[in-house]
Amino acid sequence: MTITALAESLDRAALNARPLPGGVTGLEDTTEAYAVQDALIVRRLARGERLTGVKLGFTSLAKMRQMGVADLIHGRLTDRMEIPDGGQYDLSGLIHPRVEPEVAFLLGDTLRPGADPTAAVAAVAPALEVIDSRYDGFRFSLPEVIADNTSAAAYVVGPWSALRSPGGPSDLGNLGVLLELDGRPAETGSTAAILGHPLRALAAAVRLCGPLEPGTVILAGAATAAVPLPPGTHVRATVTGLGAVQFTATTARTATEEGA
Ligand code: OOG
Ligand code: MG
Repeated sequence: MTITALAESLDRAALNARPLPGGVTGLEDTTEAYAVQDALIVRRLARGERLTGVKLGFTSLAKMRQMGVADLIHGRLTDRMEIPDGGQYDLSGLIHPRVEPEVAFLLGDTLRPGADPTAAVAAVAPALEVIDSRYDGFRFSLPEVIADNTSAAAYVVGPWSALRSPGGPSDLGNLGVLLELDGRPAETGSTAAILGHPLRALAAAVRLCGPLEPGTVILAGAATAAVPLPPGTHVRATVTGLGAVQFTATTARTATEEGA
């Protein structure tokens, strides 16, 4: 498949909530895979979406093991993917959603390659990411998941804290991470799982993406494996010292019933 054709197929798979037919893309090269991702994002922007940030993938061993890949990847976030903290999110447009706990950074200044990344960061927050591979059974090669915008579907950012706020953690390097579904622990981990320290995700992001503008949100990558997300679930992630972030997964039907 050509780059344009593959971008169109992946985009259509996401829009129709149906996995890519055939399953085989022939993609082997990561440079080509990022070109497909670019073309996919161009299509989203043409529909009126706005870029809000970048996400890193496979920054933890837990994620690499779960998905059978072993390299850092990056994808793009748009305003269509934002879920308000505490809000509802309709899963009916997704194929087989999973959810994972994340740490988010907000840039206050331009982040440039080689510069001290913390100088550009305005704030940090607990976050959740909903992923939804456009490949059948979440089975993909590294180039394939890159082309698919790294399975990005939606994200929620919790309360922002200044990087070194009074009462906040003095170091982000080993904070407890808890993912709960309906009040029951589903995954636990530590921010140390993210490249040894989540601040390293910033250096990785700028190395992979080039300079990043003020206002950009950066998802550092999940500290734990992702878990399946059934409709009707209340999801909460807590990062010690940073607080909690949450949303409720609905289907259009349950949302209407609840709203009625
Ligand atoms: C790819 C997305 C990886 C992370 O945080 O590691 C990712 C996938 O698991 O399908 O978002
Ligand atoms: Mg993620």
